[in-house]
Amino acid sequence: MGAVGRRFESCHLDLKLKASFIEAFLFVHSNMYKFLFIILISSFLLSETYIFNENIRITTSDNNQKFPEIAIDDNLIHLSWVSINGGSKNVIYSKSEDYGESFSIPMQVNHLNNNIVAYGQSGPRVAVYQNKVYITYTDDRSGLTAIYLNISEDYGDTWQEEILISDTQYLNAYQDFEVDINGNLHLVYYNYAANYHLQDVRYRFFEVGDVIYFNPSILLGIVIDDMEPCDCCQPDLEIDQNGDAYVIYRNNFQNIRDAYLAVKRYSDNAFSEYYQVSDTQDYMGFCPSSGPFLDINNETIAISYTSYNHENAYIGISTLDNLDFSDYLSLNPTSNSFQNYPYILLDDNLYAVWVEQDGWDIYYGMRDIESGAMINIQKINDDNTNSTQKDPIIYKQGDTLYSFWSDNRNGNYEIYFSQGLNELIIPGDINQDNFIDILDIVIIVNIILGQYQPDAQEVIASDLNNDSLINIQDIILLINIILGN
Ligand SMILES: [Ca+2]
Ligand SMILES: [Ca+2]
Ligand SMILES: [Ca+2]
Ligand SMILES: [Ca+2]
Repeated sequence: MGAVGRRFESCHLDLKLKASFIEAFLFVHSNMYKFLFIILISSFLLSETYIFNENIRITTSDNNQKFPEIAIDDNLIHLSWVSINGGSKNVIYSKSEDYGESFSIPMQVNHLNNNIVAYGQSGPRVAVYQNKVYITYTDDRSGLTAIYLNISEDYGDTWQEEILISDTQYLNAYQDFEVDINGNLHLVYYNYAANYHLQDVRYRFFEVGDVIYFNPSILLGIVIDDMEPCDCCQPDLEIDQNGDAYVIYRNNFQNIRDAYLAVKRYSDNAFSEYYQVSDTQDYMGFCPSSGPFLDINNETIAISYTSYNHENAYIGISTLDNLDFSDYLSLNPTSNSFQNYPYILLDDNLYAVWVEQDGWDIYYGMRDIESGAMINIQKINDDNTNSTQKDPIIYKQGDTLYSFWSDNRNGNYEIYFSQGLNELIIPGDINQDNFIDILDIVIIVNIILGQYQPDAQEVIASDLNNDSLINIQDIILLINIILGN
């Protein structure tokens, strides 16, 4: 009691908080011995709470390493990114066979050096099927940018020479590439005419048997008289279990640049369905180079996109049957900063990472499937500098989340990652000693008074009503728990 009493007296409660609260607080304090109790952990088994841990630097270089992308298959993480040395870019590969404990020595994938073309959101793509690993990227060795593919047939140990996989004559860019559950390959890209204007968007299907059969590319049918995709925004392609292809892109209809979805059913030879999936009336006289993303899990589909009008990023979720995204959610509801470049992962819940542009920091949050609210929002990068973190992606392996990004805390950009571990966090047990008691009230009061800087776990345990704020309402809920109400 003595130590606790001294700690209590050191708080400056009387200065700031209401009398009624102080009475309750003193009541709790003076009767503390009655209220100490062990929380029954089983009654607090809540939804998943992922906490991102220490940041791990993967690359060490004196140039720039950017645009990470990965594919995970069982116990292997296949990682690719772009190494930038002045005007020369090359595609690099490394893998982890031990859940991110270590990564193999980085190796260059492209056999012809220094012609890679890459931008934010538009770096290499990685796909994996059994022993085969595929990496695609854009490259201007021919004088015009085109799409190339490198294949490894031994889980990424060795790489065959790259092959050209776009089949249109002039500049091709903004490619995305997927492998479906049967091991067949799907490519989407933007095709520009000789005058560099967007001519059409192309989809190409490759059947993989003993050899790869190259079908000719087909049109998505989304470059039409009065609208076309933003011509410098990355689209995202995903394939569902039936082999249906979904492409999300930022549209341009008289400078209103909302997200649209084009769908090709597996049995059809053409794209035939089109949906407007965001409606923020995103009016802009320029293409903002921030494209939407989508992910599919069984019969559910999720999307993410940025509205420059709102200076905010959103996620939406729907069944594949309905494709109705009118119920969308702000990624970071309590922040006034510009949230951008969202990237999502959908399984039982919907996980997102994005860039908060004020500090160029990587943030994580999860849409809770039951409450439909964003929870567990936390900053992933753990530097205390003003340096830039960007290009975040998120994936899941088993019960662990992985986020990778590019980070210039050392003066040049290097590839970093962090694991998000699923932690049991008892709401109200701020110091995680399995008791909810006066000590937890002391910490939460000090957080509110700005006298204590909480870590991600303490923030989540303190926010009892899950509104992304820590304030008097949370203290009242905490006191109610302690009083057994
Ligand atoms: Ca994709
Ligand atoms: Ca930063
Ligand atoms: Ca506690
Ligand atoms: Ca709260």
